Amino acid sequence: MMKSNEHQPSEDELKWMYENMLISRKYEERIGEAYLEGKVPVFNMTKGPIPGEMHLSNGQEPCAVGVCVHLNDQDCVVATHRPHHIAIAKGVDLNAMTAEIYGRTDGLSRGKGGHMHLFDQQKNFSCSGIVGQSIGLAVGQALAAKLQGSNAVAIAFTGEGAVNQGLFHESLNLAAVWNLPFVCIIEDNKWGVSVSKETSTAIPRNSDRAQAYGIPGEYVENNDVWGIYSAAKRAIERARAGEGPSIIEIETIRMAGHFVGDQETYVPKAELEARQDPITVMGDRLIKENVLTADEVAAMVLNAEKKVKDAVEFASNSPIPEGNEALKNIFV
Ligand SMILES: Cc1ncc(C[n+]2csc(CCOP(=O)(O)OP(=O)(O)O)c2C)c(N)n1
Repeated sequence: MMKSNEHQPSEDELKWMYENMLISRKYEERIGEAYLEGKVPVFNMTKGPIPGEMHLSNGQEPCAVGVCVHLNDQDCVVATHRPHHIAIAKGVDLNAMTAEIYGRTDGLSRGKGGHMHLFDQQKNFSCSGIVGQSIGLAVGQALAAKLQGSNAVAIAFTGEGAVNQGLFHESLNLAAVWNLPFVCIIEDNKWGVSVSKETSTAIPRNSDRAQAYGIPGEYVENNDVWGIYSAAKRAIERARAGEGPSIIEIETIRMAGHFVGDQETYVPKAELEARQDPITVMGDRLIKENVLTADEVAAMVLNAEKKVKDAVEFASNSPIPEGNEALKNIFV
């Protein structure tokens, strides 16, 4: 059930969330461009500076900032194959992350992981290309936090498509039985590749599944930063206080295709037209409510562009690993 926005962000938190969304958006725009280098006019996934698939998160930025604004470095976040907005909001270094995406020596994992496997031990951030896996991994981290007696919480981000995997049920059940400091954030962008939520999922709101585990479940409508902030604060404070896990499902939008190159021909025209850019919505409101001036917004845009430019430059200048690097730091 949706609750009122009982917790309101401070001005500083609002500015942090908005600026972070801008950085994420500028980043995704630039990475999307770089990804296509060498892959057009004939799409060849192996060509260009960033080989492989690329899943961008434009439109989903509110989910990342509304949750991560409540976290510190000790708190663990496990994200999905669409991880950039969450990594940025968790404070992962943009240079090292970009070098990882480019497969370079200075990357977070010396270029071995790529864009779906970003791993930052210092920031307690990781992600996985295996759909649904974030849920089990984060529950494990929540168990570790509890056993170690720390007051860290663990957050799994997952898509609405992923929660039909068995691991969702197994993990949520254990998290509830063991009363773990865990929050499951479901980014409901309505589509699992080209399969709509309606056709894959028996009930409209996955947050209602919380009843099956005897824990709180909330659905936040309309990609609303304020609503996400409030719901996440409730769930994270509850987890930190030792009161157990929660599920939050957030109605969001995937502003582009499932991966770069997906033309989204399967999305109804009315849905495409109804999509509202959350950054425009938030920026307009912050200016209207005198939290920011138009000049301050313009300065934030410039700052975001500079950070992104520096990160891409850093990654491009980082050496490509030697061939024998492929055999180091791996399980055999
Ligand atoms: C276990 C597993 N099954 C299938 C895939 C292929 N796959 C990658 S993303 C995706 C859809 C995920 O949808 P959702 O969880 O809603 O996340 P979204 O892409 O919308 O962010 C699928 C089926 C995979 N990576 N892992």
